[in-house]
Amino acid sequence: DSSSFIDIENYLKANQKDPSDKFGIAQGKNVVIISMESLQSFVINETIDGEEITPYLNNLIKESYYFDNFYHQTGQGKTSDSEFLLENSLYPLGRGAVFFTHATNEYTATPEIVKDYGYFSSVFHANDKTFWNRDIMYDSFGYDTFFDDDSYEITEDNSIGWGLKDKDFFEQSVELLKSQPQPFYSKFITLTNHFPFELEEEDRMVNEYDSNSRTLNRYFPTVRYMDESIKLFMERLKEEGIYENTIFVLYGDHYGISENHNKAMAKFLNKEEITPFDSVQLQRVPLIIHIPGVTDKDPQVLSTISGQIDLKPTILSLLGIDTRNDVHFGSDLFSPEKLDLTVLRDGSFITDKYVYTTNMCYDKETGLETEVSFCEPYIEKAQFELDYSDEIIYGDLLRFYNGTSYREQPLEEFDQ
Ligand code: GP9
Ligand code: MN
Repeated sequence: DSSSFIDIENYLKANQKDPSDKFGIAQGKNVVIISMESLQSFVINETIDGEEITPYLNNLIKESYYFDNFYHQTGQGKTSDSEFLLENSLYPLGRGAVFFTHATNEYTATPEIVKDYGYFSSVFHANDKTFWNRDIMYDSFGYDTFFDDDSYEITEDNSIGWGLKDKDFFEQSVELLKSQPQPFYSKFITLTNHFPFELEEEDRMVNEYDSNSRTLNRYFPTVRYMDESIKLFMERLKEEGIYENTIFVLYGDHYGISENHNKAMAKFLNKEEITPFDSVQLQRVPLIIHIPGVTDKDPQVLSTISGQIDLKPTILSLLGIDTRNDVHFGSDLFSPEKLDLTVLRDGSFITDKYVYTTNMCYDKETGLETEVSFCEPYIEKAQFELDYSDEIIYGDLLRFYNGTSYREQPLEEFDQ
């Protein structure tokens, strides 16, 4: 009904931020997005047996904007949920995968938006196109091309676990990428660092960990392998002359180590136990924004409270695309007006001072439980975020949005 439209519209308008001083700094550049499978922030700048786990990313961070308080907001839809957040700045659903349940909805996804600015858009992922219903959903997002497993040469030799090894994936992707018109908006989805983290001996560059969790033990070598594959990719893009004219957005899609491995995780982190507070903090995934010629001269570690919901408005702002009339729940991470609040899909939330989870409020600095009243001011707002986003998806409400406001009938009915 129209009253909910008005509520949602008012809510989103109130959330709107003025463009930041980084608006347009990457105008007209190619965009390369790398979805890093199961990569959590706790491995960044960490070592195992004295060896860096992510040496390449650690170096890249020194030439980039690195967000160390960036959270994944995915639910049961895992990678697909992270893609949904990235492209729409809407929350995925609390149950099931929106890629399956609402793939033919009307969306105003980033690929569709950048098309109007002359961009060619594509996804690179060496898996069956129907996995997560991607073929259908990518059409709804307006992607021009999906390079799925049919675009790659996949053999027993170059595969492990879920499929094509990341190094081979990136190597073969470069040739495909070269065939695209520029500027492009292209997303690369890695695969090797996926549960159960299988890797051949010859591909291991760091040791396994030693704990009661085989999963955690095996995680480190596959993370290290993915890190190396990204290094090779970046080097190849430099050789091909693509690197200079491209901006890079790398982020972890979701956690890799579930709470079932808390005991081993506590051992690795030198903690007595993993509290609900720690569990929320473990939902941090790396976000690295690398802009050649810009971030190398001015690298920054940004502790902005942020999440995958913020990727769309941030990327569009860097490209100089005005999002003030776009329906989205996130904010440009460079906007000084950005609220210090990130809501996870299970209703937990993080502010600059507190972490709220399992109906308890924790002091963010000490990790100790504190009075719920401190978290109270944000509880309603966090619920609105999820509820309004859900309403848009369940009601397929973007059908009614004409670019500036909601109407009471779907747009196509107006066109007739
Ligand atoms: C599969 C890959 C992994 O194509 O995206 O999916 P996940 O299990 O992480 O959602
Ligand atoms: Mn994944």
